[in-house]
Amino acid sequence: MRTGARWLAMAAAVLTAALALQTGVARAESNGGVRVMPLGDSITDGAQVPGGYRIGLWQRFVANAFRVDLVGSQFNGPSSLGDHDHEGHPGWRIDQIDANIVGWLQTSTPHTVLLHIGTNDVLQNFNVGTAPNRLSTLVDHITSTAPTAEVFVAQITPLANSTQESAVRTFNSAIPGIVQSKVNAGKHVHLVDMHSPLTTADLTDGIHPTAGGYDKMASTWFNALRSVPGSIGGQGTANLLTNGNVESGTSGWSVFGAGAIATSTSVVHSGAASLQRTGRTAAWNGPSQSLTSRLTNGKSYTTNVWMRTQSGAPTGKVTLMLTANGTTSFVTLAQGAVSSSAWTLLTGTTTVSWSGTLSSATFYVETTSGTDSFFVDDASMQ
Ligand SMILES: [Ca+2]
Ligand SMILES: [Ca+2]
Repeated sequence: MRTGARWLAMAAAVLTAALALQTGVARAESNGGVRVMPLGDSITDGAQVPGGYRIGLWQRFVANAFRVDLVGSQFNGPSSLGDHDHEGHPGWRIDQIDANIVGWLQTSTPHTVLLHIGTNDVLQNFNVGTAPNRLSTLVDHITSTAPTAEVFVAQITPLANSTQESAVRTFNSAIPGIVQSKVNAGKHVHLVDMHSPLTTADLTDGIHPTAGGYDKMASTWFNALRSVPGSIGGQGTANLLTNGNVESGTSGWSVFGAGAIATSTSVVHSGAASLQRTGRTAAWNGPSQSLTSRLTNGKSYTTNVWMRTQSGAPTGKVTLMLTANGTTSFVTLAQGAVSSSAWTLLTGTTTVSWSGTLSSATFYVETTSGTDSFFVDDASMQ
């Protein structure tokens, strides 16, 4: 479904925006989640660190089971950013964003807007004294075009140059009053202090944050979003597995038994990579994850694992090995025939319980017999 939706979106883009595609711009990804527009300049685009704060923000959405669809006409960032859409325009000032905002909002129809703008007004010394007025007008255009949207307005990040930083502080000091006036008028506008969390030590070139600085921004946006119910939808059930979609290398996965794990980019179920398990010498040898501190005794869990063999057609199996008070037990979470010709979803819902103190819990994917090499992708237990 996700791949299909993406293809539909891309096909639509081909039909309606051929020119944009020729210049290598328009691509859109959607998971059907709450539409959030990251809006601003190069700090939203992620200058110096492509993807910028959106990487850490996306990872917080995933880790906390919020389904968010980032939106905008721009597209960039690494594979660890699961949705590359945004509305960050390097070098742009408030007035330039304002000249385009109505069209962007009509195209992307966001439920939530993350606005971080004004840095280029300061850098270009562009009528800085009236920058707050321009910001106020921009916010009005956002709320009049998207009256039900939740609009988060940031006090902008620091600059290393002391004169420019002084202008930033003056600009930022006007923003709480602007936001309050919108709130008083019944608008869904929220203030976010993006200045205090960062220092000039978090800047890579005196202007743009380092990876660590961008992650501070991500944390600040995330906390602000969580404080406004509905701005990023309801929280689902978190996946107990780390990197279940194998889009962050082999992170989170271990070799259980003999052999090796690696990422494969040639046989994938979704995204750019799957997990390849080779060199097995016993049927129980698998890729594994430790869930010792993540399970709740007596809780029902649903497991989904996509599996495919390199060759051979064994029975694939997802197993949880539990050790409590010195006793080890094996729980079958999901099981089914798999082959090399197509991906198979192993799925099941199982109540997991133990007696005493749980000292070890290992999630692993195996076969009921044989040692065929296999691939795993889009694994979840929640
Ligand atoms: Ca998207
Ligand atoms: Ca994948």
